[in-house]
Amino acid sequence: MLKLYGVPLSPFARKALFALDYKELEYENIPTFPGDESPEFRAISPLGKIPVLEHDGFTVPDTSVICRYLDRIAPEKPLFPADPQEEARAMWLEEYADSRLVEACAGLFRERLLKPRMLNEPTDEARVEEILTETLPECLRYLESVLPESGYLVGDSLSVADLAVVTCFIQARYGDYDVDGAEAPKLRNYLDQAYAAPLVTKRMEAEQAAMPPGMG
Ligand SMILES: N[C@@H](CCC(=O)N[C@@H](CS)C(=O)NCC(=O)O)C(=O)O
Repeated sequence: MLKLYGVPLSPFARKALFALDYKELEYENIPTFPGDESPEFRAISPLGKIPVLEHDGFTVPDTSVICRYLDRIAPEKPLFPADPQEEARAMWLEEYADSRLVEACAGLFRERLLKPRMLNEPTDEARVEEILTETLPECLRYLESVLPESGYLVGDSLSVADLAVVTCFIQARYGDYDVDGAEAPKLRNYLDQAYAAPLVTKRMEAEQAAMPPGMG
């Protein structure tokens, strides 16, 4: 039995949920908030971060490790390409999304949705400005430079890199941001394809259903 601890509105939990759905695995999602202080959760997540995967009592945190583990227990539809250079490329783009891109996209989510509408805290407008005028334009330029004209980020099938990048831009959409096709045409086209895929539409429907009224 597989269980995924984490709330689906987290970009990292969503990435792991994408991986489970892509591989058509049965699992239970145990909603767990970031920074959950309960001893039970801290025992399986020493850094207090979500998500954590549980498999028949075995637990492992961190989406990169979770995706790798899922590839080992369910090798069909691999998330890590077999070709060494493609695999390295996918792992690098995953790392880029999990660090720089998520910082920007989750920052918008936090400043424009989480703080004002869920935490009753003011938006840090300077932070929003910095993300919109510095961090995201730099991310867009980089992604535009590595994206093919069409298809997936690496090789000819979906990889962990796609899951990592797409979950970030979904997070940014909750922060009222979407990629401008005039600024990044290949990325815009890539995201349009991704958002139309059943893997993504199904997850977005589940997220909308779980969203508090008036949000999303
Ligand atoms: N490298 C981790 C990052 C996970 C992560 O940063 N999760 C955030 C939520 S989106 C979290 O739990 N933050 C709480 C904290 O840092 O205390 C992964 O890939 O799973």
